[in-house]
Amino acid sequence: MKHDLAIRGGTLATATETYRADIGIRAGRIVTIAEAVTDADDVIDATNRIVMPGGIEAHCHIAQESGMGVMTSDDYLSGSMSAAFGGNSCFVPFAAQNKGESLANTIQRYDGRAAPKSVLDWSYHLILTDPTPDVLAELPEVFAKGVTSFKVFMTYATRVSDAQFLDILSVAGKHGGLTMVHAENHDMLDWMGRRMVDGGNVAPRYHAPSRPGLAEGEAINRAISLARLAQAPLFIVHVSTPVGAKLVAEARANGGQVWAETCPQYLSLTREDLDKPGMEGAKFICSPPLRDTATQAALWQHVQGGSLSLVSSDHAPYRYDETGKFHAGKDVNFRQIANGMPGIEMRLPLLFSEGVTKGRISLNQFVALSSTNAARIYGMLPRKGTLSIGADADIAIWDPNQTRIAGEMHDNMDYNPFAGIEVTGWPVTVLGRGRRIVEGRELMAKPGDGLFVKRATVDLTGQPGHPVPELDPAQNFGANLS
Ligand code: DUC
Ligand code: ZN
Ligand code: ZN
Repeated sequence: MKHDLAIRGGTLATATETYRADIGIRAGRIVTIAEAVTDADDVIDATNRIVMPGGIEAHCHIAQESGMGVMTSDDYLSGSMSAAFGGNSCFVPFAAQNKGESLANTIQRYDGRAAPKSVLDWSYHLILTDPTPDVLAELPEVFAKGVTSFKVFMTYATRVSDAQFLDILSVAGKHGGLTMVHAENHDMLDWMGRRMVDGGNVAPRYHAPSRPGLAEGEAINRAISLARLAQAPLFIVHVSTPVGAKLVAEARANGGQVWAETCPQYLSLTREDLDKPGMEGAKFICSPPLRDTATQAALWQHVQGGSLSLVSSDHAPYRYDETGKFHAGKDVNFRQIANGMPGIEMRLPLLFSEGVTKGRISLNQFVALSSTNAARIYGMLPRKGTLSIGADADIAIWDPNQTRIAGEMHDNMDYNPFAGIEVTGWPVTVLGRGRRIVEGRELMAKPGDGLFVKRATVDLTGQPGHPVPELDPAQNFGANLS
């Protein structure tokens, strides 16, 4: 049977291999990978191009109110469009529960935001802000609907106590859900933040020393310990320090089911960016904060060595005006400025340029960090995140030699924190289920073309677990633990 579309002449790259082949697509799926596919209604010439699984953006905030109540500037149209121009064919934004709200209602609210607008296939990670017993009882139903991961905070007003965290982890672990965590010690941050401001240190640059790396290390260590006791898998979001990355690597080496990501801002920017004239530094306020150059170099080593499984954008777009960064006014201290920066379109070009082009990581590592590992950890393999027979034809075609200076993006932002960086390697065509989403500088997909992706529960095959002696009946006098 004839193919609908053939991608011809390109070099294919997956998380494990790089080789020359054509791809044949039928009904939105990859059906042929062969030396030559010659019978197709439509052909994309990928000569001198790299053909990869489309990126999966696994940490982004789209049409979401922040903890301070500020709405992101991107909705599901501008957010998905910008992601697509950055080489992504699928994304997983957060759906944040309101206090007192059922999780079913949260998902329904976000379906109303996503379904009519998204040009990309999408799923959600829930954010649990109100983990009452009723809400915990609802989690298994949510997992069964295909929303199999959710995030909790160890800081902010919506933080969970250690006891709540244990209960949450325990339910998630029993039912195959993956708990994600923002790990910073709340009291350390609050204590430092107050001391900074009380001492008159209010400029944006003080955001960095107000959130010491020590607070991240402490919280990651605690989160891993709690997950171990609750016998549950854990994902640490936006790791910004080598101490944190090392804890994750050690936990996994000891048999723990623990994964983590870092973000382009921690690999490309430093705390010096916060020290700009006037309030310009506000553009670089994100949490955890930007660190120093030595920290950045050490984080790159953890990316290279595999301690960190993903590089995600943590796209949290708040404009440099009163709708975003300055929602509380312009004459404010750094603690009152909206927390987050955009990066959904820059994530992959930056990782390609700084990683592959500069020889820090292989092309296959790039594919793993940008797509395949997210698909594996978040229950989307083998449908998404790889080039294999039967997979959705979610494909990004890259020109590895195209050089551009980063500038304006397709998001709804009024600044790009990475502007001015020379980037070599850009996506030129992005397909979602075999249809063109982006072709060159043109958006081809229409709002609402994306579909919800029902994800599987966590695959712990080959994961030995992380035994705690006190849970072993042979070592706890046969205690009956409910
Ligand atoms: N954490 C995030 O994941 N995003 C924005 C701000 C924050 O603290
Ligand atoms: Zn966070
Ligand atoms: Zn985030």
